[in-house]
Formats: sequence, C-alpha cells, structure tokens
Amino acid sequence: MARSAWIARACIVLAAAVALGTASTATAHSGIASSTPKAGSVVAAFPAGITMSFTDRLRRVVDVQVLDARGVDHAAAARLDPRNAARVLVRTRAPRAGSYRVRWTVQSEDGHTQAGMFRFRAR
Ligand SMILES: [Cu+2]
Repeated sequence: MARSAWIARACIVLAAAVALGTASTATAHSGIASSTPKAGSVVAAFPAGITMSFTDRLRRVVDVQVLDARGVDHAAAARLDPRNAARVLVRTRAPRAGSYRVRWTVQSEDGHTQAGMFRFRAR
C-alpha cells in the first residue's frame, strides 16, 4: 500500500516536471520519446499514418486526436502496435495542407493515464 502511494506521488511529480518542461522525455514516466512526423516539423504532405514511440510499454490507447486549425479531428483510428507495446499507430483521413495538433491520452502499464500534445505542419 505504501509502495503504490509512493509510485502515485512519483508519477504526479514527473507529470508536473514534464508539464513545466524541466524533465527530459528520456526520464519521464511513459512519456513520448519520438514521433513521425516529428514534433514541430514541416512535412511535404499530410501523412497516411502517425506513429508515436513512448519511453515505456503502454497498457492501452485512451484517445488520439489529430486536429487541424479549425479543430476538425483527422484521426481515423489509433491502436497499440501489436509488435511493440511502447508504440502507438494512428491512421488519418481527409488529408490537406495545414497545421495540426496531435493530442494523445494513453494508459501506462502501471495504470496511470498520461496525456500530451505535439504539433506538425503539412504542406
Ligand atoms: Cu504511473
């Protein structure tokens, strides 16, 4: 019981540190390690799929949205990679040029919910 309380507290501290930008993703609890397209990148065309790699295995994908500048969601489906539980595969639809925000919510293997966002732009 004491151990789970300590883990919960550690997760909250890490989440706060990530929110403040003071923790690197390498040390964050189930943080996002990399993505395709990369955060902040400009790509030649709207991608058929988006991949997010996390620092730890995930239990499940709660929600992923790929929002254009008007707030329209272009995510068609999101799931864990069956060959790599630290990776989330997102299928997208209705491609067009513009700026996008990818908002993700996942559940870590320890049961805690993690959420974040990154941006990219498609020409
Ligand atoms: Cu946790």
